[in-house]
Amino acid sequence: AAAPSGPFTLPPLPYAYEALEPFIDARTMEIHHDKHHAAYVANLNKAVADVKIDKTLTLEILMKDLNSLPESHRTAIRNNGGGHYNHSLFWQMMKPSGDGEPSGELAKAIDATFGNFSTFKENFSKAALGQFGSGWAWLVLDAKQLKIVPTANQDTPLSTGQTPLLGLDVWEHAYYLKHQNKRADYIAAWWNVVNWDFVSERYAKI
Ligand code: MN3
Repeated sequence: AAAPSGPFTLPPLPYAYEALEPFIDARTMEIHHDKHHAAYVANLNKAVADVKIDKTLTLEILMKDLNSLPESHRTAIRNNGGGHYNHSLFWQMMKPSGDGEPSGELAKAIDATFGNFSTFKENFSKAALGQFGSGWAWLVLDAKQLKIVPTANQDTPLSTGQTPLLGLDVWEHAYYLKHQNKRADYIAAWWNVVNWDFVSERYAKI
């Protein structure tokens, strides 16, 4: 049988592969989106194809309630559903010549929680650098409190009841072509393309 083509689909990148140059190179973006993210979508569709779950469930609902999934497919859906969810957000959390700062209520909340924006950046970068192996660093809202949390693999903060606001993919596939083993260089470059408008709006809508 042919591989299922739904219910989940790969969203297009909201900008060209080269749009984040020189901070993130075009070839990395192409492989990251067209191969890695596409594979999470394909494998998620395969995983949900043969389990009795409501196919109209949104990805968010699936990821929030992993325990309701049959054990036989839970890990596959957790990994690939998380991969699909995290990457769908990640593309929107970046933009060409980001390099701005949070605004509005989010800016106030960051100052109140971390002291100031540069301390927040420092702490977030530390979390991203300190994640052992593959994973993510996140700014999340957890019971109305901003927190910086790491997740391993493709685990998403949604599954622990947190709302992801900003995330950084620190899998080697996100930076190895340009930065090789120098994750710290990738993190420093990435701050230049953060889409603070998107993140600030996300916070305002919660
Ligand atoms: Mn990735």
